[in-house]
Amino acid sequence: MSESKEYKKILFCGLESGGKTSILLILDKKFSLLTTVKPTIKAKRTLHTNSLLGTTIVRWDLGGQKSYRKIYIGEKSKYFTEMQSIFYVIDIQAPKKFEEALVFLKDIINITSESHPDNFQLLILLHKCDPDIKNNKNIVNNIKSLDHEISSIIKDVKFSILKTSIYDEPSLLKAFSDGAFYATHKSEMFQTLLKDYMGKTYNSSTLLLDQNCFIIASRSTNQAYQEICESIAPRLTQALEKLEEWDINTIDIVTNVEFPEKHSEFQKEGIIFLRKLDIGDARLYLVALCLNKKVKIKSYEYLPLLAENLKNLLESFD
Ligand SMILES: Nc1nc2c(ncn2[C@@H]2O[C@H](COP(=O)(O)OP(=O)(O)OP(=O)(O)O)[C@@H](O)[C@H]2O)c(=O)[nH]1
Ligand SMILES: [Mg+2]
Repeated sequence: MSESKEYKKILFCGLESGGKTSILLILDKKFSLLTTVKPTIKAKRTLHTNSLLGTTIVRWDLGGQKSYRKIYIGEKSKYFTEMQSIFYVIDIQAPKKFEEALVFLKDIINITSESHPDNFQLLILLHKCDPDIKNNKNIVNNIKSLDHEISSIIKDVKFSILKTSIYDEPSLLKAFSDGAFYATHKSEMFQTLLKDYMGKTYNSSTLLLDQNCFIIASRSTNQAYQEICESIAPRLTQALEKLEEWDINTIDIVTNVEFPEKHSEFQKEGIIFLRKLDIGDARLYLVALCLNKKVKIKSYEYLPLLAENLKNLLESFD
């Protein structure tokens, strides 16, 4: 089956004013509309097409007011069928509404437990986890209690819990990438190329991003390295794009780093780099984390081969 005409339905659910519409505006880079965001009237559908993976994602933004929630549950076969993922958004700054949020979550889980497609994912966003308050005692406690409650509610459905904020764009890009592109057939092919590249270079984390900074594929030797790369990747691409605005052709952005805990027989000269790869009409970004000088040299040495493999893969999709 060709994936190029594939449609995926993704639902954004949660109570009113949780932040669903704002998240979608950030993902679409419609920052100027953020100040005018209004409560969503019932369900709004928008499309997102990923040119690299050839997937069209139909995003349903389900307005969270109580009267609408009743409608969704009442007409579940209209709203809760054939969805690839559900993003359930909880405002972690509103503890008074946690109970109600968990009740609606339970309703949704009951519906999805009855039937859902293969590879279905439930992503619970602990949202409004803004950078300036995320370590506050109250917020930390709110997150802890939600983590606990959620895990006790969900039994048969695969889920993950992510902390997000509209003031932390990488957190949203990561969440959406997980929910929309994870485990697609094409993403797995990109994954295989990254695996091959890592096998040759011994680098510790590699991410492949599309031009909008969505993560198309990733591989890492450990979770922390992966999170580091995910959180800085969009910022590095921004720096590169800024330089391009000045007509400066920027090939890569390199940060020299020293990892404190690593014992290496080689010189300790780690880097994280972002490399621009323009292949045909497609713009890709590669981010890699190298722990020492030898890995750094190898990671650059094998870039042309990786670029060639990516080119062949993209051409095979045509
Ligand atoms: N502090 C903070 N505020 C946010 C964040 N995300 C959204 N908001 C604010 O939360 C309010 C509600 O956001 P919406 O995006 O309209 O929420 P919604 O979930 O779409 O609400 P309904 O359409 O009624 O279901 C707005 O004032 C946003 O500016 C966030 O990450 N942090
Ligand atoms: Mg809305």
